[in-house]
Amino acid sequence: MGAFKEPHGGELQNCYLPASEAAAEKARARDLPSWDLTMRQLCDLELLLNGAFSPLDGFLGEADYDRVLADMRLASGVFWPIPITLDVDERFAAPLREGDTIALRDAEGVLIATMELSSIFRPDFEREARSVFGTVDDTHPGVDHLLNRTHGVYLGGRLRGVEMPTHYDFKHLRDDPRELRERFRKLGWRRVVAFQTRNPMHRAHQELTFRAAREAEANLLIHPVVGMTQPGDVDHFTRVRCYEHLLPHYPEQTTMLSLLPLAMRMAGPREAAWHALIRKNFGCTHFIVGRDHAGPGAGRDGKPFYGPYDAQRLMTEFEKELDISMVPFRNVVYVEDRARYLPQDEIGEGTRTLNISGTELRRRLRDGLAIPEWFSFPEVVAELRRTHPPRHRQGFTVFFTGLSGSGKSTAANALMVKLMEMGGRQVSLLDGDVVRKHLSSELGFSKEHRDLNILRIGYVASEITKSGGIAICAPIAPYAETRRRVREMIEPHGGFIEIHVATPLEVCEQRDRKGLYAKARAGLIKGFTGISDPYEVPENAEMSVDTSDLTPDLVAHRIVIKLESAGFIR
Ligand code: PPS
Repeated sequence: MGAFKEPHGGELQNCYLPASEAAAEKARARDLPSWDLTMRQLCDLELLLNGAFSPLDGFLGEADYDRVLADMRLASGVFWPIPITLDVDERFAAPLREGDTIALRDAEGVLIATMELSSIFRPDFEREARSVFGTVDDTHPGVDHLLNRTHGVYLGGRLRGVEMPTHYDFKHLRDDPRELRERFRKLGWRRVVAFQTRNPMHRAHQELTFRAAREAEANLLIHPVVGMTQPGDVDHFTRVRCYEHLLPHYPEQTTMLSLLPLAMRMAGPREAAWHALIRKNFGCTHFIVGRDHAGPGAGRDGKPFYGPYDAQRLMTEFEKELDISMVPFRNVVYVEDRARYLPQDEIGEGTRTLNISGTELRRRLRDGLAIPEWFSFPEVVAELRRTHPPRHRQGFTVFFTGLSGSGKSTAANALMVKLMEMGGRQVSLLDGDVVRKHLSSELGFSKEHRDLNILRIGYVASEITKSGGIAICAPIAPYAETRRRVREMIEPHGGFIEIHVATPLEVCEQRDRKGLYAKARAGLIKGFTGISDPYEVPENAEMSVDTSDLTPDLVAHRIVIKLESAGFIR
């Protein structure tokens, strides 16, 4: 197995059963309790099964988990910084006992593995958050996942792999640790430096990886994460096409691209050490660790979660034990006078350097502005522009919210017609009443049902937005939290413009077009918004309109101007 680098813990795990046993295990699994894996669990499972997480051969039991939290070691003493756990809900866990075997299936119900339970325990999420992430601030995506989206029971045990998780995309770029080691062996690559990334790569990245490889006298492995990264990142399909465009810019035969289906936790220093030992399992000898490696930026208090060089410090501390050399990455910057990239610490003070931040790049893509060649390769920019068209070619949702009778539907209709007159995109109106007739006919007006109704509208609007259309929604949507969730569903795909139709209750009640206020006052309708059920006034709506003395034409006109100034129409 090209033994130029020992796997972590000495042996490369392979949890897959031989084909003959896999068939029998599949038959046995029909009667086993069956757990449908989340996307994150499926990512973890794949890397457990194929040895990328060696020496682990299953999800962590309590003893390993405790020690990983306390001092980044498995119970055996082997260094391991991130807990790899299988969380399930109480209902699934209730009948289970240690010694039982469960079936683990993907979202389509395909059996991936079975696991014999050696440990069933209820974790203390706050303790885990503090140990692994150093914080309980749930603006940290890893903490958010742990505190808000993780089931209450952890199951640990040894895995028996039945089938590899299926990937339909970029098959030619997916290698498990054995395959990658074999490729290195065939090519005679004995020193390999790995570059971890979750972002598109531009000239600065190309320059720094090239330099790192030269300094380490090693070949380069571009090993991007294509499992789960930070919410809001560029999707991996786009990124991988960008990386493919980048490859010809390295000297021939020096560089390889392979994809890693890892679910990142954004745990900064601990995560950096984890990334390094995973790369060691893939046969790499060196690993690039940059500034704020795997850090998610700043928290609620505006301070970054991790210091810029915390990850490098932790790596230095454990480098010997990890047995993979860190190549600390120094920022490279573009020196205009010399028309080249240089490490920041090699340029004299006062030298004019150029940079385009991630935020600035997004702005330029959004507004269709130029992106200079010194910053990125034209093929990479073209690829980004394909999936990040300027705003006037993106889809968007106009989301009206307000009391019954506030004028939402009238304004929504007027806006729809104006947008159709302009042309260019399909327009769909999801009016409150219409939705309740076609999409939510079985729902009433309890909080639970209203939320369901709004989330359905949000789902449809996000699909319309993703496809480049315009969705106009006009429900009451009385609860701020639900409106926030809808915004989160839509913003990754295009624009979200929330319009508070702030017509006062007295005016709505006076209009009482449907006679519902009178009925609500008489107690004939229970839980009526504004009368006997709350309406939470939006605090961060893009616009607020009071239709008391504005014609629908004028309201729609104001919104059109707003959309124009935001760049969605021109
Ligand atoms: S929600 O809360 O967003 O799910 O409501 P929505 O789907 O927009 O439906 C609101 C319309 O239903 C009628 N109606 C009620 N509204 C509020 N509270 C109660 N209890 C209620 N019962 C029926 C009312 O006509 C609303 O229509 P609009 O167009 O807003 O006047």
